[in-house]
Amino acid sequence: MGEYAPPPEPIDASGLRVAIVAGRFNDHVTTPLLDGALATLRDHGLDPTAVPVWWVPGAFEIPLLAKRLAASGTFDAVICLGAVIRGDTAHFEYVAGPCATGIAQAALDTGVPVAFGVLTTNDERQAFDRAGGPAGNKGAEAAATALEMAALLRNLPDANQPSC
Ligand code: INI
Repeated sequence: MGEYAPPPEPIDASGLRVAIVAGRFNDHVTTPLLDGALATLRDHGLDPTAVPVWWVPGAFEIPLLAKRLAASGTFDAVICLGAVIRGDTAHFEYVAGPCATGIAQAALDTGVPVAFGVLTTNDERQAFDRAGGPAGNKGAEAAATALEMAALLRNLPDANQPSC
């Protein structure tokens, strides 16, 4: 199993503005992902009660909202949380694939980090294991990733400025 590796230096998250988008589908999994994300933001000095959380019906809807928030100019990073659990049909592929692609596209189109805290698992056990169980909390990891990327990007030259 792959393992999240925190950055060697502490993340300077001071002043960062973060938003969260969470899928209601499988909310018995996405709620603990959200708890993990908010705890990580708090650990980095953010006030979790001041972090806006937008709930959407399911993972398929996450990219649209994530892109809207990322493009708003209001946030330095967006954290996406969802749980796509494989069933008996091909539906899983049609939800998980566009969700992942759309989240990546939202980041590339806007230049704002959009973290992928969406579980794509074969069964519910695997999902629970990754939502605060023995395999950690992928919501917490997505939050740390969002902060790391936002802190990294604010120290880089602006994309619209010539580099010299
Ligand atoms: N949405 C999820 O977030 N997880 C799932 O496991 C899932 N499955 O398996 O169907 C799911 N489907 C709903 C989908 O995200 C959309 O809300 C729906 O298709 C309407 O657009």
